[in-house]
Amino acid sequence: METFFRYFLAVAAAAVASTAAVAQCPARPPADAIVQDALSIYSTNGVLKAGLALGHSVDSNGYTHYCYQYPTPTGVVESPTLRVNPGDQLILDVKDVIADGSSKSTKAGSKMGAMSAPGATCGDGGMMSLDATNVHFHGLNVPPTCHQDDVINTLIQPGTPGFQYSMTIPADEPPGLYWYHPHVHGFTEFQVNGGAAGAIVVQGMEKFRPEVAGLTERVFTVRQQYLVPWIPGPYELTLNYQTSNPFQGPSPHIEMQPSEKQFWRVANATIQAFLPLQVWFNGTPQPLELIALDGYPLAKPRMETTILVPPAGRAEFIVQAPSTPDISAFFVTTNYGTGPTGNADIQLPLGTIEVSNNGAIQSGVKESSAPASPPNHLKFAGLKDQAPTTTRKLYFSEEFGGTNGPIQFYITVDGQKQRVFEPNEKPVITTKVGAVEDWTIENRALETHAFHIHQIHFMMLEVDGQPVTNDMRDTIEIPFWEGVGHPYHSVKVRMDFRDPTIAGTFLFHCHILLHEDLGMMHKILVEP
Ligand SMILES: [Cu+2]
Repeated sequence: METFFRYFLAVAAAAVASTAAVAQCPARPPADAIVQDALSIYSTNGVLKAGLALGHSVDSNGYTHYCYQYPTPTGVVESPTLRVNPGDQLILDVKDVIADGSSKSTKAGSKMGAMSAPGATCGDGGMMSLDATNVHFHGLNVPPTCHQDDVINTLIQPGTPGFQYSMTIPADEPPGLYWYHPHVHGFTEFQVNGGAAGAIVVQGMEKFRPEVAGLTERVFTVRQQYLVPWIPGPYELTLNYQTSNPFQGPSPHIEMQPSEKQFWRVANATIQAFLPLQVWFNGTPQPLELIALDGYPLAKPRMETTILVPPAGRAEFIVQAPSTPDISAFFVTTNYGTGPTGNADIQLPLGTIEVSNNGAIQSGVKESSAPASPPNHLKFAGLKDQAPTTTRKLYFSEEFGGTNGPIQFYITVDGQKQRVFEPNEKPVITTKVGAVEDWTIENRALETHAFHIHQIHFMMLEVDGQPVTNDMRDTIEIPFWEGVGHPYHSVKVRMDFRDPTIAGTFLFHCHILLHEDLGMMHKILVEP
């Protein structure tokens, strides 16, 4: 039912919006420009204070843009990269100016699509709608409380003075790539589809992974836009807002010097694409030196030719440029099947690697060559040796509502009833600060899903019952069920609830944003 309702809402919004003339979001760069990193904002004296305004406009092709606007002396830029050090204070003033752009479409949205917020509110309160927003700090190990990373209760409404986020980055926060995006239940997909997503870098990777010291660093954010997000059809992938096209088409240019090694930090900010990343030289995938996943440095770097990044995941790796411009080089995402009820992800070049000697990178940042210090105490250190206090089993599943009816999307604690998320629901899991839990998460659906939990990273223990490298992740893919006669695919992960600062109620869900918006999500309560 809701799917049909949302379909009409989307068509209505698109139709009205296309006549709106106000181009409120900054222009995005052409497909074949030289790829620039987003503007970086750094903390000074232990504080990063910035203001972002979430705007909205529709481009000449009919794509709806949502943009985090940041004013600079030379104009407004969008989605700056927030660079913080462990222990810093992050203060972010967020305003919602969506309705200043094309208020007709958003008014229609709020009337038709609004859901009432749960009892306790943080910020402006009011309705959850296409107009409202809030911010999730994906991956950051910060408290799930008001003014920090609380997406359940926080709402920022258009036309109000805005809302201030203020949080301390933990002193033992792993260095790496994180990201921020809106997370209003039922409407997350629409705003992220429009481009509302930016990178956060916790500085200091070179202290834990000296391999990157002195290298030019690039921050690449891959986004995805559908004309209307929940109607299957053509979509665009973008690299730092430049559209990717098939191999002969215009392509974003990534500049490197011959044989130069660069440190690439790639965020998958798409709404649903699984990205098997490769770098091709004359059509052959090259070895990449994987340094970190989901903002957590690997215990040991490893060489991989394909790095699979699920929606919302991040990968940080070293790429070496070809020795000569005669070699044709591409940054590619390859084909990925997501099962009979999923949307296949198709192969596309995300960018062309251009080799030249005069290619002084304008936007890349040099990693400092600070001497390496031992990984003395990163958050979640020693988790491998902890005995689990509890084990749980959860599963993803889907249910068809009659012939060609809408699909219901569930994530369920084994033994409980399958049901979709409701904002005022009670937590389906209650645990305590100090708990260390092993969760097995199965996929019983005919579609691949991506599991994400807020507030903590988890340790990978097993995939399909087989031990794997103990990477720390905050988002992990679980492939689709191949059908009768086949076992369910699963992961076994270790959840670390030892840190008292994450006490509270927070979310776990599928990070395919349509699934999340339709309720493939639940609450967990960690009691103090
Ligand atoms: Cu899903």
